[in-house]
Amino acid sequence: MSIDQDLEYDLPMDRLEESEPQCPFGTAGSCCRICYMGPCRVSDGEQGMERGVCGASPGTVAARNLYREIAAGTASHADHAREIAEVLEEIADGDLSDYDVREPEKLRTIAEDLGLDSSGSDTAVAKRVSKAAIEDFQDGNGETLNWMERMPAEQREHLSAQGIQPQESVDKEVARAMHRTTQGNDAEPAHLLTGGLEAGLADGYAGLTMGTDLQDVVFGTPKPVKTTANLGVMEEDQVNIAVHGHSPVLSEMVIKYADELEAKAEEAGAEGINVVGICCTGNELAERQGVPLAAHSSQAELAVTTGALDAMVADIQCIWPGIGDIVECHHTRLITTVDYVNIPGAEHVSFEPETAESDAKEIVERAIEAFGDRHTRQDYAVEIPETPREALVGVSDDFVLEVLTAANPESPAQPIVDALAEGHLKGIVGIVGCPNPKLRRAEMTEHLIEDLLAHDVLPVVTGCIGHITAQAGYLDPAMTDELAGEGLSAVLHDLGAAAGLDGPLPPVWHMGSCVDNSRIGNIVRAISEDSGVPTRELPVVASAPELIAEKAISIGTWALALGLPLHTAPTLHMEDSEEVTHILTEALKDITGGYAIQEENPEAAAVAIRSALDERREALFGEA
Ligand code: BF8
Repeated sequence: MSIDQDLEYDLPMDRLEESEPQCPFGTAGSCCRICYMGPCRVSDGEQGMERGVCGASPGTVAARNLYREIAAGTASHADHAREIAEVLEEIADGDLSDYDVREPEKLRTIAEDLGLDSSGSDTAVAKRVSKAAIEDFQDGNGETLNWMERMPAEQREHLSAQGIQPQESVDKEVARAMHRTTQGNDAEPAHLLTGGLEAGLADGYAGLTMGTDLQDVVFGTPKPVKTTANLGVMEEDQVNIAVHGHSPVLSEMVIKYADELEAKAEEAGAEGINVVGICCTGNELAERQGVPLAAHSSQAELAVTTGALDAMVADIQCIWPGIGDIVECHHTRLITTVDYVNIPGAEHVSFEPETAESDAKEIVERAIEAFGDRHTRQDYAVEIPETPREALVGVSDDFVLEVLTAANPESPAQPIVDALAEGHLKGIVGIVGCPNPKLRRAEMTEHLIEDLLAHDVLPVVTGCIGHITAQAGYLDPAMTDELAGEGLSAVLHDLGAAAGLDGPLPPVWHMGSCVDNSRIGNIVRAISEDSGVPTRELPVVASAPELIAEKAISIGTWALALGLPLHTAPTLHMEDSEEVTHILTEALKDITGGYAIQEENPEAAAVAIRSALDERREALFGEA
């Protein structure tokens, strides 16, 4: 997998091979290491013990393990949302000079949805909204999270009638999850998994939805914008800075001050400064500013091997420690910026919104310095491997709903419902999450998406799947007629015309980062509320075809709570428990309406997803 530079690297695929065969107990969810009597390997299958030393059953062990995965994902997105909530509060207090309310209308819409007073100045509304946000992290206010107001009301009532709703603070939700899953505490599998659903809802609303809402308010709402993708976006004669991680609070400032420091880069012999994006930071910058999508998370190390990357600037999440090893062979500086995230091999610049200008300039200046080191630190050619692909990104919920509302103000989502009823559109699949090297080998995402498109199913993507699809050409409107079935193609042409574009929408819609899965949730909400069809009956499926992170598990759990079928590959860590497998693949249908589909083969996964969509469409509209 290494680029041919006569250098030997250990890259993710190499390390994956070294890890195999992987532990069958960890894979199947049956390894319990939450206390020091074990580890115990507790399984309903052939392997392991029937009970742990404490007496824990396979169901207890698998349910506790899954619940902890969900809680970790929820904690990650909640911390992300907390940062932008605090930025908004400081904007309201007049404490920040580099950030502002860029979308006052959206701010007011959110305030109204939360039941807050939306009158007065932008800063007055920002103060109320940020207060409601911060309450969701601290002691809370009322029975549940303020941001649960953003959930489709019918499904929310359906769940709360069954006693399922998050506590009033996401911090309490995560702390409770950790407490409940300790040794000798909650042990009943279905009860534990109900806790997992509540943590998933906390993620969906006080993590994802809040994060996107407030980032749009501060940085702008995405609209379709052209960009380019793959490592070919690097420029040999420029200072290349890759921003990696998740938060636009940092990366927007790197862009801003890179522009101001162009002259300094020229003095150093460069033709300019080229900022490119990796993983979800890449998606955040691409959807708002058209910044090129250089690499997904499992390609970040490859970006260094080009020899053209002067700095990789990282904030939070999905920054693989392997990058720290690989920069040692190069002039590239790995710069961490968040004080609670340090990586061996990195240098650190502490970034704070209050000192954004000086911090961001310091980071860009270090990249310019590194450009000057290129010829002293490396004695081989820069090798930028490919020609970039064209991509249209920024197909946000706001954009889609605006186009639909302009065409049909009374009932914006009706054309989508009609297309589903007539069978031109067979369903919508949110294809989200990561690039898992285990499934990259088989190009799982590409095979799955090509099958769905050919069968008139619309894929809506976020996260690193956004990078995979951009690199494959699926975000290019020029590919619509080639990839989409006849019915879907007609829908995409109609929507492109309604949007005033000079052609169709692309066959796959890029809705942003993983936090922006909330945008898919907002589309689902709009269709449900317009049509009166509960979310648990809509022909919409969620799929994480190459999941890696605990964050993908908490997002998936939120989808299950919304009543959606959820496809995952690899299979969830549960196969050694018949009870947990039954709950998530079957029994959950009678609770939330959602259920898990486990399939690692792309063709079989596509068939399973399409039949889940067909079943729902036929139940709603009859055969079409
Ligand atoms: O949050 S898709 S590898 S970058 S977890 Fe991470 Fe997965 Fe990429 Fe964005 Ni999402």
